[in-house]
Amino acid sequence: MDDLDSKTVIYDPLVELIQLYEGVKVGQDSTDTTEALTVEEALQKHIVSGTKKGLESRLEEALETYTPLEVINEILLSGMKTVGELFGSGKMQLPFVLQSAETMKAAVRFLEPKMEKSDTNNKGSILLATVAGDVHDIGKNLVDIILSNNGFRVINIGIKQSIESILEAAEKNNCDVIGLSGLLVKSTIVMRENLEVMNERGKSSIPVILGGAALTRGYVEQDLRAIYNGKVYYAQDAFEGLNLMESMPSLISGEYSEAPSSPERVTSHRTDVFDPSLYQFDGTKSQIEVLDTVPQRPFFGVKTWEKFDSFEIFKYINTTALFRGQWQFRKQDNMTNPEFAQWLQENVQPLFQQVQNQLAGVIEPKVKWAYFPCGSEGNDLVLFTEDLVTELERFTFPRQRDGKHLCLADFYRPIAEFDRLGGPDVVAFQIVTIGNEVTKLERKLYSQGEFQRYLYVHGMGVETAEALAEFWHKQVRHELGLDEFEPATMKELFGVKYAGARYSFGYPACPRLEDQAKLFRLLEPETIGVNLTEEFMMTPEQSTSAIISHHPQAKYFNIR
Ligand code: B1M
Repeated sequence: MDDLDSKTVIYDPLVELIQLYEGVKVGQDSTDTTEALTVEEALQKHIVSGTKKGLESRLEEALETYTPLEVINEILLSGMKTVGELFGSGKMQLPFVLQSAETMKAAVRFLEPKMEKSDTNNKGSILLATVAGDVHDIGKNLVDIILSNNGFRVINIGIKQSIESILEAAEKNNCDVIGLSGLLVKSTIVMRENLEVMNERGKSSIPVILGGAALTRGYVEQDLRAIYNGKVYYAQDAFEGLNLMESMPSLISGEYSEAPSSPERVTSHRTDVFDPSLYQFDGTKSQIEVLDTVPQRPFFGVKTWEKFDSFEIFKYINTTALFRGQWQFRKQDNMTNPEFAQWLQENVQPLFQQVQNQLAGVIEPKVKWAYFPCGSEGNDLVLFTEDLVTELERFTFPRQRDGKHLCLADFYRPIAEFDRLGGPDVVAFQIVTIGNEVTKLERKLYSQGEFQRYLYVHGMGVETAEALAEFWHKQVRHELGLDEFEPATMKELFGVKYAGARYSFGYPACPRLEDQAKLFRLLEPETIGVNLTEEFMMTPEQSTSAIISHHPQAKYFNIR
């Protein structure tokens, strides 16, 4: 914070922030405590503390001395800079950053009508899109919020965007940089193809920033840099994206020096799971025990359940995943673990309660689940019709090349042993959804500039879908007669300390998303409003599917 002008900021934002934590519960709009400050100080304080109350009168006051553009560039943006620094040094939490961004947006909205047509911010511009085949919105939208509220012009064209529409929109809007997002493993390949297309079409003068969970720094900075004729950068999070944009001239010239990448060559770590040889059985099997007795099949085929008490589902929310993963509350440097737990209890737990009340009537939980007789054959899991002989469906899974040579099929009784053991095994499947209303609410909050609420609702929606899957899996274990193995605590439940495991197509042990199509043929979840896109994603977004094994040795594993 050395570069902040001490004449314009006489208070210490850190102290202010700590006070903010002390006095205000998360999500609550604090009162105006800026009366005694100069207009510049007051406006910066509004931004840093994310307080909208009293903002407009202070903006009016500033307009007596400054033009609207000067208010933005010289006062408000330096407040956002402080916010970025506080976040970067681990002293500010993401939800508070979003609250600051909301205030920034409200201020800009107020100032915009007062601007001259020629008043433009020339910090730079970026075209943002989630790549073709990928429906993930939130990461890209967070990047949008952070960049646009730090003075960049952002053209956000949404999800599932082809390279044609990306290039067209970038050209039409005269963007300096293209930013691509994607969470799927396939998206890492789509991004590579996009860069190749840009090469072919002579568009490689435009720098590209890539972000999203399935990417690795090594894949972008080594593999993709090797193929793209222009400049390509990796952003692990929205703030790395902001740093890149802040260094725009050197970004464009390629002189930008990014965070040091790891010395070893890292490739996109999961694309190799699609190697066809992993799916061919060569006779090597794992040591998974063949069970003498298997649970009785509760019923044959598919059933539907739609009667839920929302609060029952909320009990299955993994609060660590929600508070830390989705809402991104982090432990401050000076806090001990118990202090942080206490802070979460006092500040975030009430928020959790509040969002539960908000969403209880919004979610529309629905489940389809099924049991089929089954058996394994090499790397295949074979499902039978009720006659126990006719093949109904067949899934092929990859097998680890080394180590334990695990393959998902091994958790089911081999067909070759049916005669000796007295018949087939049983496999369960489930598809759960919390409906489309949460997504609609998210969109509304986002478009209204209620960024903090947007994050809270999105995170809660995501974890509620996961909670419903957890809740229903417990029901499946109950139906299979596995209650005696149930763990005593939720922590153990989230740690998979029960009999068997639940695997989702697209996850490491069963990575082919295409298998969702087979699952859809079996369960027909369209009857509960769940549909499959061409790219094997489900709508509504907050839906998840799984194949369930009851085998006591069934645990999560990676394919190596
Ligand atoms: Co699922 N899911 N999921 N999921 N899920 C992933 C994406 C997955 C990677 C998990 C894994 O395998 N480890 C995997 C995809 C793997 C693949 O491609 N094969 C996966 C899968 C398989 C699935 C299902 C298919 C499973 C199934 O049901 N069979 C299913 C599909 C759902 C559907 O079709 N509708 C599914 C379901 C779900 C839930 C519903 C339970 C839930 C919500 C999904 C949703 O949001 N729509 C969920 C979740 C929560 C996840 C993980 C755990 C977290 C995603 C998230 O919310 N991140 C995810 C694994 C992971 O990411 N570690 C996973 C938070 C978000 C803010 O981060 O978007 O990454 P992110 O953005 C960050 C940065 O990446 C960066 O900045 C952002 C903010 O800091 N960034 C950029 C992103 N873009 C950027 C661009 C930039 C700069 C920075 O510049 C341009």
